[in-house]
Amino acid sequence: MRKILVTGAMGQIGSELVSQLREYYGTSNVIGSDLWKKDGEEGPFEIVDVTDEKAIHDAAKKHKVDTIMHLAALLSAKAEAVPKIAWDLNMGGLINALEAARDLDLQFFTPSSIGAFGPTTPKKNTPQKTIMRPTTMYGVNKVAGELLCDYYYYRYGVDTRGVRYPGLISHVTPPGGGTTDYAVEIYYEAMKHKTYTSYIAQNTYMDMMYMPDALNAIIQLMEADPGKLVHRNAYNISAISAAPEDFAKAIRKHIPEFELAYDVDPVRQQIAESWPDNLDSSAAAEEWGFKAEYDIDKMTADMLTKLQVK
Ligand code: NAD
Ligand code: AKB
Repeated sequence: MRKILVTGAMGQIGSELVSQLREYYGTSNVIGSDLWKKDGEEGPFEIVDVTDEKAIHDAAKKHKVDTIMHLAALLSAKAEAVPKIAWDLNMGGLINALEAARDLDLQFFTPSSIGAFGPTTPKKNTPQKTIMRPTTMYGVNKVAGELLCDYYYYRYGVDTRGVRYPGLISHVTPPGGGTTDYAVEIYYEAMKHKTYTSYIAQNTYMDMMYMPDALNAIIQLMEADPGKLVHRNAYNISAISAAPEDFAKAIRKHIPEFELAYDVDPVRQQIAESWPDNLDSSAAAEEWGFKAEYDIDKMTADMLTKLQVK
């Protein structure tokens, strides 16, 4: 039975990943960790600052885990506001977590992002192997992070694995300061006010994915036969290529009076324009069977149902 330490467990992904992993592997086998803990949070948990190498190592050793899932990071928009802090957290935290994995012989997962690509990357059906010259601090961290995970695999034999996530859409924990956050906010505002003002301009396409597909991808990749993993640290995965008006169209099938307006934020718009429209995820499909279940309509129906209950 696997035993897992999750860093950044209070975030958009971590809060749902920990629950899903506990259903799959048992509550006592999944240790959440973060800088803080939500009231009422149940199950094993450690306060761990990932910039403190000893703290990650001690938590992993104390709970005798065999896997680290490293999620603690600053996302693109926040990172652009504080680039040096982003470097220290995104790169410092990553190397600390990798060092714990190396020393304790642990399997390792960390997500990369569509943010690893840049304005000179082919935008449509972006290949698995292509030009990667991002123009954001977040993107620089993500490309460097992919390479660092490769290095720990080749140099030390650490079983590192990772995916390049699209923007993730979910209804449990709000996103933490990315460029794709509008695609979550639009659902909350549709439910509350039947109107949304988008900071991303019309006709700006980005890759998006519903959280259940994102979580299944982690479990599937971590359980995959290592002999088949050629692109082990940076699989393109893709589900929904959409612009703000596509979300509005899908929402209007449930809330016909929904209105979409625009008030573009130049910083996040520039980041969005530097990212691909959609990724080619054939390597992930071939090497470990990745397949997204949710398209924009299926996701929208589920999001609105879940938010209504909430
Ligand atoms: P998030 O911002 O929602 O959560 C990050 C968590 O890290 C927070 O709970 C925060 O408290 C914690 N954290 C911050 N500093 C820390 C520190 N020093 N020590 C320990 N914990 C700290 O992020 P997320 O959306 O859950 O993203 C997780 C990972 O997935 C990141 O690497 C991110 O780049 C990647 N990713 C996310 C998306 C997305 O759309 N959410 C898309 C692509 C990639
Ligand atoms: C962000 O917008 O920063 C994230 C991501 C795509 O990495 N959602």
